[in-house]
Amino acid sequence: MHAYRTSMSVVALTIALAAAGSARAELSSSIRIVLQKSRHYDPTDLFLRRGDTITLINGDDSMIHHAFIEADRFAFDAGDQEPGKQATLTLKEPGNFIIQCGIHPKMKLTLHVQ
Ligand SMILES: [Cu+2]
Repeated sequence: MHAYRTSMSVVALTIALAAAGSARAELSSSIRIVLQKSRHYDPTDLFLRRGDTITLINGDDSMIHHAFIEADRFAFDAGDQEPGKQATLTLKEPGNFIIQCGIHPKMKLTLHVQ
């Protein structure tokens, strides 16, 4: 009985912390999901604030993707991403950046970072 009560209060505390975390995330930074599927990025444009993080997910069944950015101020290279794999990128610089795919030249995602 005592153990049950303890685990319930742990659950309540976890929910309270999660709620506080998400409220803080809205004020400072957020995480955005980008899908790589059928030789496209979805979405193709993202409006972000400095400090935001994007998570690139390969949503294809058999295609490998290879996201990268070549910009003046920084470079990003996710490497080869197998189906189902994720890569993350935190945007620390303002500006417009294009994420390309090293395997599918037509894949483009424009990041607009404030
Ligand atoms: Cu690709």
